[in-house]
Formats: sequence, C-alpha cells, structure tokens
Amino acid sequence: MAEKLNSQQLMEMEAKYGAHNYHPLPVVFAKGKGVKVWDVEGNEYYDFLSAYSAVNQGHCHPKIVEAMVQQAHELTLSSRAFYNDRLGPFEKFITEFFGYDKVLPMNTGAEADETALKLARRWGVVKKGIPNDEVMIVCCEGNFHGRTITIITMSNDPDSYANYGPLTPGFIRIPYNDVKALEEVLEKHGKKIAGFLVEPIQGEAGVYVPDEGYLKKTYDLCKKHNVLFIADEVQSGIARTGRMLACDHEDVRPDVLVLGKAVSGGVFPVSVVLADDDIMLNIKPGEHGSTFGGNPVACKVAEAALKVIKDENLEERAEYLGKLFREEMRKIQSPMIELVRGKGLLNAVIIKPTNGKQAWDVCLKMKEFGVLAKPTHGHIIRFAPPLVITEEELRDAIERIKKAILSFE
Ligand code: IF1
Repeated sequence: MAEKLNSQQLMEMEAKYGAHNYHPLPVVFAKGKGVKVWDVEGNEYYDFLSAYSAVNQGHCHPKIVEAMVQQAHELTLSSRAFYNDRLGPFEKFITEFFGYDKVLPMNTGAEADETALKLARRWGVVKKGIPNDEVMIVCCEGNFHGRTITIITMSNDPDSYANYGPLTPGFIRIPYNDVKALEEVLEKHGKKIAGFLVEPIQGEAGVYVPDEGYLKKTYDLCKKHNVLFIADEVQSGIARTGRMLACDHEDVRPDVLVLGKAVSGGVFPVSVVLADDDIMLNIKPGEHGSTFGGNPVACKVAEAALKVIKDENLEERAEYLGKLFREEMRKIQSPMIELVRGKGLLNAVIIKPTNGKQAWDVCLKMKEFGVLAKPTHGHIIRFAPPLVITEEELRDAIERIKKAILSFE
C-alpha cells in the first residue's frame, strides 16, 4: 500500500506539480461533515469559508451525496445530443422553485455569467434592435464574475485582467452602489445598452453590502430604459444572506438570474441561468451550450441541494445567526477590528494592521484555534460558515475567533 502523505508533503506536491494560480492557507482538508472539516493529521476545524459559499448546506450533506451516488450508478452523461430522463424533471423543478419560464444549465459560475451576457446581447440585438456591433453591457467597479477573458474585461482588479492580451469590447463600468451613475449612463447610452450586470452584494470586494434600496432603484431604472437587470447571485444566492436570493430583500425579480456554487451544495459543479421566454428563447438550437451542462448527476444533485435549503429552513437560520454573529463580533474589544459588516451569514471583518500583523496572520492564528477563514485584499476577512451551523457551534467558533484576535495584544 502507498505510504500516506502528510500535510506538508501534500502541499509540496501541489507546489511542484500544480500551476501556481492560488495561494492557499496552509491546511489540507481530508474530510468534511456539516460545518466541520478535518485535515490529514486529523485536526478538526470550523469551516468559515464554505468553499466561497458553495457548501451552504454543509459538507457532504447525506441527502445530496446520496442523490449523486444513486444517479452515478444509473447514468452520468448523455450530452445534449440526446435527451436524458433527469433533465426535464429538474428544469420543471427549478423554474417553479425560482419562478421563471426557462432555465439554461451550465457548470461553473463563470460559464453561467457568460451565458447571461450572451443572452442579454442576443436580446439586445433581436428584441431591442441594437446594431450587433454596438451592444453594450453595464457592469460595476469591484465586480467579480469569474475568470474567462470576457469576464475579466469587466474587472478593475489588475490581478484579474492585466497582461492577458486584448480584452472584449462592449462594456461600460460604473461605480457600485451609485444609483446616479447608472442613471447617467442610461440617459446617455441607454438605447445601446442591453443589460446591467450586478452582484446584489459584492463578495470579492470584501462583502460590500450596497445601501438599502440600491437594487430596487437600479432595477426601476433598467425598466425605464428597457435594459435587462441581470443579477449574479452565484455567491449571494441560495439562502446565504438570509433569503433565498439577496434580491429578495428588496423584492426585486431579476430579468436574468445567475446561480452557481450552492445550487449543488458544493457537491458537483452546477450553475444555471433563469429567465422568461422573451429573453431565453432568442438563443436557438446550436447557438450555445455545454457538454456537461444539464447532465443527469447535476440535475439530481441540484434538486436535492435546493430541497435541503427549504427542508432545513436555512434562510431563517442564516438571517438569525448572521445577526448574532455581527453583534457578538462587534462586542470584541480589539483595536484590530475596524468594522464588521455583512448580511445573513455572508460577513466580513475589516482588520486594522496592528504590530505588523495583518489579516493573513489573524487567519493563521484562527487556524491554530480551530477556525478557518480566508483574507481578501490583505485587510478583510470573510466569515461565511455553512448555514447548517447551530447557535452553539457558532458561539463556540466566535469564542475561538475572539481568542485568536486578542492573542495579538
Ligand atoms: C476562486 C472571490 C468568492 C462569484 C460570483 C461568479 C463567480 C464567482 C459573484 C465565478 C466566484 C469565487 C471563485 C474563487 C474566489 C471566489 C470569490 F473572492 F473571488 F470573490 F467567492 F468570494 N460570480 N467566486 O463570487 O464562479 O466560475 O468560480 O464557479 O477560487 O477564484 P466560478
């Protein structure tokens, strides 16, 4: 039998054989269950990243894993050259679940965002009558929608877009959380704009929650100018912020809804785009797709994962526990905690560097105390545990976070 590798060896192996496109915290997961993960040496941790909000239902949820295993024994892939007996039932389920006419299944968040952009451009040309070469999409500063060439075109983070050669034309970027900026750009270029792509809460920007009313006001502006309101809820969706969708907080129904990550509970890559017929049916057979999109395993997994959200009341749980988290974190008396913000269980703490210690050092320290979280932008730590966390577990984790932070004084 092969010798069992320890964490150090596994990390060295990744460094030697894998592309260096990530800089992970030094912990090697070997097992996950609910809100907990264990490393190769058997150390136990609370997972406060949830694979960037993909495992909202908790690691290895038995119902979701069971759905995957059962289906994997029957049929894994038909491709869309043929029908499969799981796709239709899933499409019926998810369109009724979210209240749209149609769904277009893909695999990753980036693919779903690309799909939404194509849908919006197509609608702009065919329905709105914008000349093909002149269609524009409005996006926001600080956005994160994925890693494809077209998507990085929208980014204003050089780490994302710099030195990747020529980018994609047809985008206008405006400040986030700025209704006036959208109004101005729509007044000026509205006739050539097909869509406004927005994250209801910006994740990568450091869990940046816009002012109350921002989504509703920007949605109304889009309606006024016959522009599609496209919500990227890849990270904010699926009960993470205390409602099924972050847009639900303002009763906004996006024209095009993009979901990924937790749509499958982090068990399998599944993403979807939802829209009504007047938008979705402008893409005809042969004009868009994906080999794995709508595969039978994905269909069964996503249906199971969405049912878990409802069955276990994870919306209410995220709402309640999120308030508790922010309240308790704000009570911690440390000069290192500059600000606590978020919605539901999507939260961030802004760290003020103290004695040369940064967010990264705080995360390493928290790891020693059994809580895993990841810094973003050097000074922000994201806190987003699986939504199945109990109040007792959350309080225990907060105690550990507190001890880690106070240990720097
Ligand atoms: C990584 C952040 C989170 C997303 C939204 C689309 C995608 C994402 C709103 C693309 C992906 C990720 C991927 C991840 C880091 C990460 C992230 F820090 F960049 F912002 F979650 F917080 N729309 N978000 O957040 O989805 O193609 O990856 O499935 O590892 O780069 P994908």
